[in-house]
Amino acid sequence: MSNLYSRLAADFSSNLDRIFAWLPDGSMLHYADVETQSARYANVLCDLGVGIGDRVAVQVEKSAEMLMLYLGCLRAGAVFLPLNPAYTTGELEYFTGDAEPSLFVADPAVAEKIGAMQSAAGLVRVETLGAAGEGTLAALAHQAPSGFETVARDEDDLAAILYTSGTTGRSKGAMLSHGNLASNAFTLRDLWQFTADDVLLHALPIFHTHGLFVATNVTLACGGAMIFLPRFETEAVVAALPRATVMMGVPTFYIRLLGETGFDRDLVAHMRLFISGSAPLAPDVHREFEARTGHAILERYGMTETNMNTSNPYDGDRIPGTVGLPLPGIEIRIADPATGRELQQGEVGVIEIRGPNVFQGYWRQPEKTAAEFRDGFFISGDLGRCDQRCYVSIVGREKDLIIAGGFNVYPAEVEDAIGELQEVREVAVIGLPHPDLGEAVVAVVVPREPAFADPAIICDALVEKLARFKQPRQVLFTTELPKNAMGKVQKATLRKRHASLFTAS
Ligand code: MLC
Ligand code: AMP
Repeated sequence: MSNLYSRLAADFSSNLDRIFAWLPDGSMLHYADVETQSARYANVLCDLGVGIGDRVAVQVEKSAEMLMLYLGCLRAGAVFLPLNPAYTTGELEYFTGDAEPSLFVADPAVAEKIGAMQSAAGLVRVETLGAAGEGTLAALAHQAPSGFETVARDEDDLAAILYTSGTTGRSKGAMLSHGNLASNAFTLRDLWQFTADDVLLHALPIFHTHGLFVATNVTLACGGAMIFLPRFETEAVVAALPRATVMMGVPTFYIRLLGETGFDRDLVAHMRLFISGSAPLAPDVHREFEARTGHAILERYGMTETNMNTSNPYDGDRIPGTVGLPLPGIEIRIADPATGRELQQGEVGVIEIRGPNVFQGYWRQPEKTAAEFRDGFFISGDLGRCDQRCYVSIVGREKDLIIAGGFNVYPAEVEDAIGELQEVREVAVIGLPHPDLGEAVVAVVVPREPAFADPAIICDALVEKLARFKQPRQVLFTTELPKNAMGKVQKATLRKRHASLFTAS
């Protein structure tokens, strides 16, 4: 019974005639379809020789079929490994080389490119899955039997691997177990009071924790429904809102909604909850949203490695600028980053997390895993403090990380890609305040020759190397980078120097 699918189905199987999702083409998916379609994908995976514990890499556009494949993987005991469709071939080579999936599921539009890459590397079988239900894997699934006996899994058995970047070196695969995902789904369902009557507006991508686990698993855990949009587009979201009861989003969603004149109290009168996470929600945005709509956005805090850790209360004060209280069953402590000593209430230190939500470690990287745990607590790399009422505030990051529109960008990776260019003598990549994305990626470059000071040279060279969201929004040139006595670039000085690049009116 520890298979996540079985635990979710235990709740929704008495309601098979209820709607699970309204799809972009106007059609509907009922819970009965969830049962049969996930069974079809589970059967296909077994037929293709995907065994228990084998990885299934999936790089396709957001679709209900992809969700059914996710559930099919769970049912067959395979490990679901979603990848951002924006990743370039170079980025993909690393992920597949590291994870060694036994099946790669690609979008039909790029299948040829992926197939060539995979066979050059001596890697896996490639099948395709399109957003409109086309592709070779979909065709196999449509012919497969609609019944499947979900395989038994233990709490600690892997359900998914999600890659997260790091401040040094390449991305690490965070291993999440059936128990990790189940504990968080049921805790959040209860805390946020989700019921079968809820309709979640789903405009997030489904290759990350937020859209895949928080939004989808919580909906399944309550037998509720979702309005499943392909992406966040302000107009489409405004049009769908009157049919929803709950929305989850990154702060950019709420900033964009506030930019719409028609977004007001009447439009959201029937909504019971707006939830924000993945990046800091500015207190001003929180207050403006409440003034405009009467709703205090509920901000929560999570990570790929831990799922959700804290949440502002459903009943009680939702305090702007805080990420709320530890979730039931989860311990949070604030520690001295250097010594690990637990700090007093009010003191700023690194946030550490222990609980059933915390992942099983990084795929094939036991040393990196060991280095990120202390006394059984996972060291988040986020800096924060707790107040008298145990509300947690995040005040900064120990890790050198930029969060742009809810996507993480590690400067070291961008610096490596730019530093390889022969025109570049030195480079520092920083995040600067951005009115829409929260933070935006900026590269500060020292060219070898002043004549090379052309942003286009840098930007063009990155197109094949880095996913678009990691590429700098602006490239600035300078003759020298500020450094400390040890020769380390002083990024804080650079950030201060260019602080108003995107915000000056
Ligand atoms: C898209 N682009 C981005 C970007 N998203 N660039 C920087 N940062 C981003 N976040 C690129 C596009 O490819 C496009 O390229 C250009 O920027 C302009 O795009 P846009 O039209 O303005 O952006 P849009 O496509 O509307 O996307 C913005 C967004 C999207 C905010 C809607 O990024 C999004 O859905 N973000 C959600 C991320 C998320 O789910 N994070 C959860 C991680 S889990 P071009 O070439 O056309 O100019 C996690 C744990 C937790 O963090 O706690 O939840
Ligand atoms: P990821 O690795 O994509 O899962 O991103 C996790 C990181 O997002 C965390 O370590 C935080 O730095 C950040 N994050 C998530 N939620 C919040 C939030 N509500 N406020 C501030 N930062 C957040």
